[in-house]
Amino acid sequence: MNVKALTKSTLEKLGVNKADWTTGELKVDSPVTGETIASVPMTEVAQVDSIVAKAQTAFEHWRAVPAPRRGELIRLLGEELRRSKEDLGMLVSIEAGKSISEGLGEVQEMIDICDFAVGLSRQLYGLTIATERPGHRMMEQWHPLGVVGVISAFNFPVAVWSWNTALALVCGNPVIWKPSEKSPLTAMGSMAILARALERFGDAPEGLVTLINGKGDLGAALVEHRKVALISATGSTRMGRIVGPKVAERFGRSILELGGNNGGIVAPSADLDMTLRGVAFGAMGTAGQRCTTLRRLFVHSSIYDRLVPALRNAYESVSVGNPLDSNALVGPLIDEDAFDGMQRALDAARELGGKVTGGERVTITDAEGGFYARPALVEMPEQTGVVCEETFAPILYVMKYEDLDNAITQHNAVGAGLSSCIFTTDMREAEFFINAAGSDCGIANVNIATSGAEIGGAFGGEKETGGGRESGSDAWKGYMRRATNTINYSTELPLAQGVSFDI
Ligand code: UN1
Repeated sequence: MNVKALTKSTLEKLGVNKADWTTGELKVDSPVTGETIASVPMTEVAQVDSIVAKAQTAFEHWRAVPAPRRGELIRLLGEELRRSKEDLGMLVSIEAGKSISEGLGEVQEMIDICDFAVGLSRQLYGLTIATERPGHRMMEQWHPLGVVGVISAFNFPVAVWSWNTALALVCGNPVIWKPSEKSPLTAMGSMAILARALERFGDAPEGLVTLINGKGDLGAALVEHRKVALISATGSTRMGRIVGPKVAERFGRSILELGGNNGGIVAPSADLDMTLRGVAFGAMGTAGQRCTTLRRLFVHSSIYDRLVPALRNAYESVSVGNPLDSNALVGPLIDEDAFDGMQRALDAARELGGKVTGGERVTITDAEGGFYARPALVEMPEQTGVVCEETFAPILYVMKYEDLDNAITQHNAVGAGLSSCIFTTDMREAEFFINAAGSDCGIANVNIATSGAEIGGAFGGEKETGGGRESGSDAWKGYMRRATNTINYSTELPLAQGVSFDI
């Protein structure tokens, strides 16, 4: 498998200009083999001002286009994505190291959000509210917000952009996209697909969606720009701690989708076969590089000796390999730093008494430069130290519990609050886990693991995960501003709260 040749032919099929990936300073390495596959021109920080100004002009045009017409652009984008699904999915696999099936799944997630957003374009509802004054009507309207800056991560290099962009565009906003410096190619592929939709659409303003490629300083310029009404940022909690206050300082709006240290509970009544499969996908899928990856598992002592050996078995036998030319379920880590971080976490866990299965580097023929690791299952005496932190690698810490209340307390004791799950067939336990005193996460599942959410629900989490919500449900409200309107259609001027002011 020649990754360079495959990258070239895939980018050509997607319609990305050769100069855009052969003539720049930003080197792109494929995690599959570790080789450099492209060099991409970088946007200069000094250009951000004019890019934002152009987007602002596009906003003034786009906000006046009726929302269902804006939805038509997203309908066309969905069509173009369907046409290019295999090529873009392949590029995701090349650039992020996902299996072919997961690369395709990511593009499917883009198609799904487009379908959702098309319907949404006729459903940007406001309420009508009873007023205390006779002859008056009170209502609210949702208006376009302004320029939206999207900062995305390498692990879902295109789906997260599409969640934001499909909603932002339908809501009447332009988008400036700063992808991870590790994944500019899939961003360019997505922009080429969008360009075809824009061409068919006809009269969209210039600068409606702009891609900027570069490093942290470029993202910082976007975050600090006063004319960027909303920053939607996906990445680490460390990044969010910088981005959140910077946007708040200028009273901008932010949607933060940060780290997850997602936990699961396996109760005595769990269907262990289902649990095994659910945990395997949740913890090892995408090589543990989803923000929703299952990282902590609390197993009831009565079933521990049945479930954990079966899990150990699965960890020892799961296929690790080149995602492009095998059916391997686990592909590479994104780079050497990620592999080193995994090893550091495993060493720290061993020091705390953790018993580690797996975790070692796996050498793949013809892909020796890639950082492949066997997923690690770590049996821990208790939840301490490194277990409380997110390590972006396939490590699952397993702990024993006796009492559900305690397990939930432990489950909620970490900083992150993204996703969570319980495996049980006991209705009382299931309901308790998702009640107000149960899981404190933005996502709480029963009998499925923590990852693999569908786009119809609001996606995001609490605490150090940042509180943002993206994708389905009413997450669209984050991309609009609310205006409360009171209309007096009477001949009197009654004041609220019975106040009199007679002049
Ligand atoms: C992410 O890892 O940033 O729920 C997003 C999931 C996917 C999205 C993950 N639908 O696992």
